[in-house]
Amino acid sequence: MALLDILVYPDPRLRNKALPVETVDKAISQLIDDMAQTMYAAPGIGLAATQVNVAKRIVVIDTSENQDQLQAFINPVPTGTGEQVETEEGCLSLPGVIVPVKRHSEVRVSALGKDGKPFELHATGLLAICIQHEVDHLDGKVFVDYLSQLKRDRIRKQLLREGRGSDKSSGQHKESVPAI
Ligand code: GNR
Ligand code: NI
Repeated sequence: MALLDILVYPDPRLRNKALPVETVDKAISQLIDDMAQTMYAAPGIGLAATQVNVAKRIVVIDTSENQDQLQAFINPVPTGTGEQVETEEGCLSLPGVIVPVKRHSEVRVSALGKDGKPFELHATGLLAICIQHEVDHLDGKVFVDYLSQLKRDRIRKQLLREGRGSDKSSGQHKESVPAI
């Protein structure tokens, strides 16, 4: 098992579009174990492979109270149903940022499990929200994309100032941002 580095907004690698997994082999199940360890350590209730700079359609989620019910989704395809609801969301790639986001209250999702077997799920509540949040990451989207340009810019500057995010691919040289 290994802890993976989580990319921080506005890192451009968060915009990469993840490709479907063709074969669920040992390397994929090792990656899922590492993603789960990284999610639990953070701590978070979900993590998309995009956030650890792997462009594959893999998501781990655990919305259980005791953080003991890991769910892995490979190539997830969600279909939103139900009304739109607004939830306060956080994201491990935007530390400290919590904003309201509108999403479907329920989703049907088909995916492969860690064992490579297809399954379907009807999700409600926080799980439904989390699935939509994670699949957005796989498509290169983050929740600030739903905000106005002005709010997005403020968040971008704040994270750059904190020095954790970078808008350079290398992530090595961080520009200083004036504190205005
Ligand atoms: O840990 C997380 N909490 C959370 C809270 C409300 C809605 C979505 C989430 S997902 C987030 C982890 C994360 O960034 N996943 O991509
Ligand atoms: Ni996120």
